[in-house]
Amino acid sequence: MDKKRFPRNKIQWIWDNIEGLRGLLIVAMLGTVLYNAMQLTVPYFSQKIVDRFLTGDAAATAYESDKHGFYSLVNAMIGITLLRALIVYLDCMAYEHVSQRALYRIRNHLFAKIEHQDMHFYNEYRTGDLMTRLTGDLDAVRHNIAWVIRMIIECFALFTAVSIYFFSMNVKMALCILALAPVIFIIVFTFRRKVKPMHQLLREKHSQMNTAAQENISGNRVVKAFSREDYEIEKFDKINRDYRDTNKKTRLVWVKFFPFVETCANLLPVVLLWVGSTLLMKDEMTMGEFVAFSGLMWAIANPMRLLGNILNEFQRFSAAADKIMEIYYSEPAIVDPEDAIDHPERFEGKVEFQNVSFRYEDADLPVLSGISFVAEPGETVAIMGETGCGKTSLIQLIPRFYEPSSGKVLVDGMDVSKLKLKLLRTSIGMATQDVLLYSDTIDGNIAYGDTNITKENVIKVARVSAADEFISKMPEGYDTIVGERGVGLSGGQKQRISLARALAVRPSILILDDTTSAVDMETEKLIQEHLSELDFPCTKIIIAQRISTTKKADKILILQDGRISESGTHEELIKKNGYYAELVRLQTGEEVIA
Ligand code: DGT
Ligand code: MG
Repeated sequence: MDKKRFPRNKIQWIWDNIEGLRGLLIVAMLGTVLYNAMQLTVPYFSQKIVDRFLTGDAAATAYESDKHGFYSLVNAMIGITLLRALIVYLDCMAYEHVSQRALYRIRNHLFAKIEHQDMHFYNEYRTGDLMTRLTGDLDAVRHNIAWVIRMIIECFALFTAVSIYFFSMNVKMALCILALAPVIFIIVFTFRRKVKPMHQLLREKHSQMNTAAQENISGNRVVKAFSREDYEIEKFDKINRDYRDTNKKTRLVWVKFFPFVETCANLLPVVLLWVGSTLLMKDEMTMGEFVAFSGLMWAIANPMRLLGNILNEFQRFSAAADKIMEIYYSEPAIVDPEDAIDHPERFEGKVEFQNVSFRYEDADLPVLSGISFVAEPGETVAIMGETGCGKTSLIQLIPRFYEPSSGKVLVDGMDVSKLKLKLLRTSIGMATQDVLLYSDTIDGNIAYGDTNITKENVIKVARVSAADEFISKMPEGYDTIVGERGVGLSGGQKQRISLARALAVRPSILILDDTTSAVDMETEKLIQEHLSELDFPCTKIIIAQRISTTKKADKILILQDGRISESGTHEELIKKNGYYAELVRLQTGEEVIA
């Protein structure tokens, strides 16, 4: 996956994301060159002061005869130092501004990409991993713009400027000092090769750690129910230790290389002293030049020392950017077709399956085979069958969460794959099997699909869902805030809010996936009655296990091993004396007359 090819390389990708601030970044980069070049001025002035006022033939009288010249040099040194500090400050601000803007932009883009992905994507990626991309990985990108780029320019500018200055002063001395540079480059690039895979591994470990933490926080009820806290803590400790060890190993790669770089850097003053004194004795170099060389030795040594760190951070960025770009350039498979049908009027709600077969991408066997049925506008179609037989998979084909492997799903006679996705999905009200409520008020949760809905209508749909009664009894009624995933509500209460949410959009097609399974029989009966008296036309497709829910349906489909084994009304199916009749016998305890 890391070898994936993206339409843009990493630098182009960052460039794309700083649109509007490219000029500022270029100015900031020039600023970095400028403030580093200004570093040279202090040794330059020092050299002048030493040569004119401290050494040389006229040194003894130079100060008395040219006080003004002396103070001009000192003042210029102070002035340039202050100006440089100001430039450094503004420069850092500019990098920070650009990097934060890029971060903001990429994060929004990434979030939108994740939001628009298919079900398949959510099956493939773990939440913890996606969170890592949105947080830690993105921070590595920000750090790259704010620090790594600046440091690369700083090192390069400093090294080049000092080299030029050295050559302009004394070619022999400059050559002797810079002879060490190629050695450093060889060391650093060997290091880069070694550290690159380490950063990819480290990033994986980081993601694993986040995933473990996220899954445990979401699943803390299960952990508590089975008293598995100690086990989970131990498991997390192992992952955390693994992360720490990989982190340490990655850092230690540089530690192995660092002594060689450090030795080279420390050899510089020795070379200066050795070669410099020889040149001084031979009168091939002035004392001022020697002072300037000595004063600028750090400007050659520091980039050498920093290079490893910069490459380390760059590799961290590179590993993170690969992961982010994978999502950044990903495209969902289920999208609007070209010239998608926009349907200005409300759908009548006819749903038709024509010989539909379906297999999950990652599975070998099909879940559904040869499914054909029609739900006429306004009809109620119930789907029953044992657990795992494919009921949820079937209804997920209507809003095009997945595409059938063969056959067609039609709404109002139009293939769903030809319809505008947004239009199709906003015409469907769906209460999923796993209820997810947002940390918001009950009112906000019900109005999720239609934020313009009036308070009256929220109460109305809550009444239809038999939820109004328990909501009204809450101290803050509809303004009660429910926790993440609906904490604070019972399973049946959550189901009823989810039903109200599905009804609030006044859908043409209502799909209920086991939505009343946790609701008592009495309330369920009430809900069924309400659903048959909705004040808008609506086709209902209801998955249920209880006969009481499905009895009154216009059509009951029995799904067995991904095929419709029986279909008809309650009475017709009883006559067939098959699976359904058996179900009636089991649930009612009555002998039914075949
Ligand atoms: P239920 O809710 O327990 O009554 O069961 P159904 O009838 O809703 O079953 P369904 O459609 O969720 O699953 C049918 C089969 O497909 C079952 O063997 C599990 C499998 N399956 C469900 N979701 C996925 C998925 O996302 N990927 C793969 N590979 N298989 C899945
Ligand atoms: Mg299901």
